[in-house]
Amino acid sequence: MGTFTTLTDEAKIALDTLADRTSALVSPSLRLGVTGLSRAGKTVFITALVHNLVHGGRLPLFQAQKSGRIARAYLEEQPDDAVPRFQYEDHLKALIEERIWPDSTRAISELRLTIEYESASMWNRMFSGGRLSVDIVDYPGEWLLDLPLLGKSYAEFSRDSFELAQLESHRDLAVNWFKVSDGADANADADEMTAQRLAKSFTEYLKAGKADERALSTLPPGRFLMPGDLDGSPALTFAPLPALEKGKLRPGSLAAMMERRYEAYKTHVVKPFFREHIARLDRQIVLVDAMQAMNAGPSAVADLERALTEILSCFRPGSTNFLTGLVQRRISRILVAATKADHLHHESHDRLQAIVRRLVDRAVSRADFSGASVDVLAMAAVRTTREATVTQGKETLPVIVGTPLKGETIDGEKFDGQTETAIFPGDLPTRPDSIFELPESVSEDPAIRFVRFRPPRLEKTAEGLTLSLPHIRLDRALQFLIGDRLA
Ligand SMILES: Nc1nc2c(ncn2[C@@H]2O[C@H](COP(=O)(O)OP(=O)(O)OP(=O)(O)O)[C@@H](O)[C@H]2O)c(=O)[nH]1
Ligand SMILES: [Mg+2]
Repeated sequence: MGTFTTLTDEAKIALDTLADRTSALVSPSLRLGVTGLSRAGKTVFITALVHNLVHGGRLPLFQAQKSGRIARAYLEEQPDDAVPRFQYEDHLKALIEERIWPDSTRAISELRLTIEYESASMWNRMFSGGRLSVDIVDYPGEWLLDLPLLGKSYAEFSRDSFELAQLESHRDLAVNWFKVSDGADANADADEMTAQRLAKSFTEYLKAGKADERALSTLPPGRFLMPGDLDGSPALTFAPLPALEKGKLRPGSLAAMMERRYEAYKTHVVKPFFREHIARLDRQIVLVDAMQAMNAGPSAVADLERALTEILSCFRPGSTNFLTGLVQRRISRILVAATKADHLHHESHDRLQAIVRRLVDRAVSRADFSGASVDVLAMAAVRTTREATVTQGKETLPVIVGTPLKGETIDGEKFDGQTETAIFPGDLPTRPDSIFELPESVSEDPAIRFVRFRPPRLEKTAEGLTLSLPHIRLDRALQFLIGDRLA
């Protein structure tokens, strides 16, 4: 048993789980976790999913819908009073009425969607009452990256953080943080201002890694990037210290203060999050912006792979963390989905899917996901483009047509956010491994032309009704995640 395993943690999870299951007998429910690193597309995915179900969108691969067995789907009050509600109406208004992307959401939120359906099987008709409540939980993937911290002492965390920062891909971002920590004496008396200076420069280094051009993924502690409502609290005001001496730190020293705060972070932030949220999930989708990483180059891709491995390890049993056994007992399906496939011509969708498969291969083969099925998918929760062909001389090129966001540029041309434009997005490499290689050695040119598009203008029917949001393979995702519960 690891040092951080306490009976109370397991007992609390078991109790929560039992309470969930008991109430689930009365009204069947399913907790669907939606995660991914920041900007991966969580908010857009949930909004599009709910909108398509509530408005009977086109979902041919979602069996229950296709066979006409869904009577209606509607929003209900969520079961957890202490979790912010997912602001579906605001996000939808942005997407549909203003045709802008919803704001970034930096914490956890939840929404209950209830589906009334007619079961295809006699047995289910008798027992489920034809209602399924899906509790959708949106939470930052960065928070999952904290799980390994539970197994690390402050000294180990410090050592690992400095090691990671020494990597070629990180070193130049950490220059200022190194300078500040070199000037700090771990054994000096604890001082709040020094702690704040260290935490600030450390956080700036973590943030710099997330900038667009770098697109690095694996930089815990997760709350330093996504503080939620903990911004500025002592549990978030610590940083690794270099060259810590072995053994007990001098009470009253800077190092001892940092250690105490690090432990507080684990106890008050990391553990409750896993216990109250992750341990109760039944299904999970992990969204991945593979294209952004590919655009940033091989080190970003390698970093994304590392992050995905860590994220997926949170859902598997057998490792040494304090709740995997309990988590695994519940999560039965995990979907890893590359979002934003609408940036590519459909000929490349399968290649994108192969790339995601490659990215999670190691995580899946190394881990034992017994009891849970893992699948991958290339999709777009909201399809912003349509396809066309353009003839250039004798060549016909497959292009995508959409309205680039204001300020986006291609070949020096700047877009105004109003004009529809045809773009040749380029092809993804046929060989997934090539995304890990440096450009010199890549035989196929991986350069995809990547511009952000505005959300689509929704078409109206002859009667003036607005159709639901267009998507790519959102129905496949739905079928995998909840289809069996509506059988
Ligand atoms: N074309 C296209 N763009 C998308 C899609 N989904 C997300 N995006 C883009 O990705 C951005 C981020 O999407 P969000 O849904 O806000 O991502 P998130 O994971 O909720 O991000 P945070 O709340 O910041 O963690 C959006 O502003 C869009 O520009 C999609 O299906 N198609
Ligand atoms: Mg969001």
